[in-house]
Amino acid sequence: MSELNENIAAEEKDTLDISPVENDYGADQIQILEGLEAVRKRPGMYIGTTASRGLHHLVYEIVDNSVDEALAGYCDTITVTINPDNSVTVVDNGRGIPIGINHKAGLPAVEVVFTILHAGGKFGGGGYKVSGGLHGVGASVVNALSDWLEVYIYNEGKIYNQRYERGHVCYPLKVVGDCEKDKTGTKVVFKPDATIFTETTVFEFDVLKQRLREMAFLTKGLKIILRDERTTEEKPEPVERTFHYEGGIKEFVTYLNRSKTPLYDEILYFEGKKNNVYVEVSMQHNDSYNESTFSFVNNINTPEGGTHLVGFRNALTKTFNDYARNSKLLKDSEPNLTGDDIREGLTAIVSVKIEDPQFEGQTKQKLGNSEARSAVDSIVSEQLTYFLEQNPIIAKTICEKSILAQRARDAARKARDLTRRKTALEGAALPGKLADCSDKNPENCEIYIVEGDSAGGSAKTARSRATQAILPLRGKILNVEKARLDKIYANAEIKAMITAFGTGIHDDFDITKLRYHKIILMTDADVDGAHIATLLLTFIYRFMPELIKQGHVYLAQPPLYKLEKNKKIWYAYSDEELDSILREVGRDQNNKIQRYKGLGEMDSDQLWETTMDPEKRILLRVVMNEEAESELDLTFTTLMGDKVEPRREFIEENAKFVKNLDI
Ligand code: TSJ
Repeated sequence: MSELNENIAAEEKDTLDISPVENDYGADQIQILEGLEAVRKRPGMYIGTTASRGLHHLVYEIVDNSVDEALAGYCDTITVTINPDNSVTVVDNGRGIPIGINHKAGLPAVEVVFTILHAGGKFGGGGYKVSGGLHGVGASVVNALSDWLEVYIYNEGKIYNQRYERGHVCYPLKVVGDCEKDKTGTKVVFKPDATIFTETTVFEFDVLKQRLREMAFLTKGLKIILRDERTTEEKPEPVERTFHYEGGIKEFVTYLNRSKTPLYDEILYFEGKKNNVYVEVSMQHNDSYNESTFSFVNNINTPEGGTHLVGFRNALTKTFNDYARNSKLLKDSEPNLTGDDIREGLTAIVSVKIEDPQFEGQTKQKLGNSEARSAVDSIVSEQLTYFLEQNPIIAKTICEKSILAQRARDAARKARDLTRRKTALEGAALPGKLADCSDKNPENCEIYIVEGDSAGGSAKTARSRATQAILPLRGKILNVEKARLDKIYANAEIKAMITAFGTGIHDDFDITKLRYHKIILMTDADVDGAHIATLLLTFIYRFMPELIKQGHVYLAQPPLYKLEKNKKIWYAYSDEELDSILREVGRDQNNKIQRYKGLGEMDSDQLWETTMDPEKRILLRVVMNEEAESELDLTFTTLMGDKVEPRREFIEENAKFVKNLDI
């Protein structure tokens, strides 16, 4: 098949003779159709999923071809339009898909592209095929999975067209009109097949926007326009966004750092080609403590990294250590900076283009080509060394930040060693504020993490001593995303939780030492309470994610209202529930409704009855959302007491908690 592809471009200069083509459908054609039938039978094999993600993938498959044309230097504008019927149009101003007859197939090249599996590859002309990643499958797969698809090619004053339905050719390539003599390009319109995409055939503007913006960042100078022609009452006009970055990945870093404080103005940028690997790197430090490096191979994100990322990290570590030593910023007596020290607060893009990318690992998303490692390493080392020599102020700023990071890491390690030794020698010294339970079987035990001393007091009185432990937390909870490790380990609240849970953290984490099988976060049912719960979850997620993965972490659900009538009491956990109770009991004058502003307003009996009694309470279990784009997305499932009033079920629907990464 690849041999066939190689030949298509060469055949392109053949003059197009339309009439004989009509008679050229023979045995070959039958085989071609079988190929596309395979795609329709097992679409998941070709596009991963037939859910929303797979649907959007169709657009990227088509756009990738235009991006290839841009990378080859023949196209500078791509327009993607979501049409009112949820079909999509992709137009570029490239050379146009070749229309000449490919003699091996006996068909116009464009027909081969759409009807032969894997024919969407690189065919001559040089450059890199961007669609080389996990599902780089080409236009024929999109065709096979479309109810219909039409292609228009603008070439030498004529408009050529062919239509396909579910992969089948409707008529031979034909001329359907005239265009300006010097206009060239390709237009593809397709409507995904609703019998394949059974979950949804509705395109999401924001999903396409995200990926197209990324593609524009990765291809400097390329203009990508996204239009949404669908209109509704709320959106009576079409919407259009243009992505066009002359600075390419330099502007990508500016964009990623847009809500951060950069440590210096410049964006470092390195570019070069070695061993047939084209390398581009851009980077800038900000004043945070987290690294966000994104790596790409042929414009495809590689979240698991690979050789290109290893090469980048090696170069960074080596070059900065050399510079820091030579310039005496790092004393002879001091140890080398680690990669983590140098990458603290770093935002970076590592983008390579490579002819034959090999993907490894379980999910086939990790670049394996060793020539990518050496190419990135040598290009970054050489150009970064030069940059640091030319920009001593920036060099010093980065080195000083790295040295601070090194010291903080050192202090953190010492603090950790200290707690480790303590545990080993004396057994876990439990925090003073903890009211522990008496049952020593962790399976029966739960710990309530309670916001505030007064609520903590009520909870201690209310609890069932045998199985419920209470740990009250005071004041603000540290945001572990925004603090250095040494400060995190020094924080009393965090120390108390670590010792109470018993598992240790990070590398020391041992789930078998968990002292309570339910960790229940109990905060006020207001914005501040939700914020505190978020901070606590962030801490648990960052330091002991296994607790969440194995379903040990819960949120308590205190009521919002208490309603009293004729000495009887009802609790409502939402406004809707209050309404429905009022409908039941009647809206009388003498109804006494109390809105709880916090846990502290409840006495211990009320707290027990509404929030802590395992028979009556509602708990939300914190779970990882597997479908989520970002690893930080958490959602809740509901776990209820044995005897639950059915009307409480609505809480399940409202119980969504999502924290987004800002890419
Ligand atoms: F994949 C596709 F067919 F669906 C598709 C391809 C869709 C869209 C919107 C654009 C394209 C496309 C293909 N744009 N530009 C090209 N260019 C070529 O196919 C081409 C043209 C000339 C030569 C040459 O060597 O002369 C080589 C190629 C690959």
